[in-house]
Amino acid sequence: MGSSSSSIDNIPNAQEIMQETGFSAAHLLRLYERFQFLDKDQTGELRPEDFGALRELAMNPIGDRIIGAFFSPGQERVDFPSFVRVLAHFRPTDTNRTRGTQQDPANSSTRKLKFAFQLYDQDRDGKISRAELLEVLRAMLGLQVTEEQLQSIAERAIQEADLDKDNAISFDEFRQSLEKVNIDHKMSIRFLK
Ligand SMILES: [Ca+2]
Ligand SMILES: [Ca+2]
Repeated sequence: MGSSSSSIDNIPNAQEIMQETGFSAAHLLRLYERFQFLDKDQTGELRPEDFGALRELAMNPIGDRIIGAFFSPGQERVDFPSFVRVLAHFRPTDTNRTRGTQQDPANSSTRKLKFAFQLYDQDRDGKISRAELLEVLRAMLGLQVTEEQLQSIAERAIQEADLDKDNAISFDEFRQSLEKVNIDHKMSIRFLK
């Protein structure tokens, strides 16, 4: 990998993608090499099964959901710009916004939360149902807990987050419950000092 001839100039629309996602040229080049490595048949697009070569996803209990997030509903292929747009969610949030002109870059905390929300909301109806929450918990906790424990963890999570009592977690409820966790965490540290 990383032949000396590889250059940012070989990537179509590189400047636009960098501007949009905030990735540096070096980063983008590395992602392009990764993409080409996965694109075994060199069609310029990846299918879900191409992601199987990424070991960190294969080992991840919700790896199939993360792979699913690369694809728009009903789409079986993702091209390089879309691939990079999804990966931009994982870029650390800028503390001083020197790069990019976008109001709401992909790595903003709201977009990150939306991405996480989407991993739960598999039917994309804008709400995490009890069944959807259970599926993720089951995948992540697996055999470490009994079915009964899973049910009670899900129950408690919904009770705490579900402000309008419709038995599901909307994006706003999701965001508020995570903000609470953050504040609690910060407060507990302050109390310890
Ligand atoms: Ca849903
Ligand atoms: Ca609700």
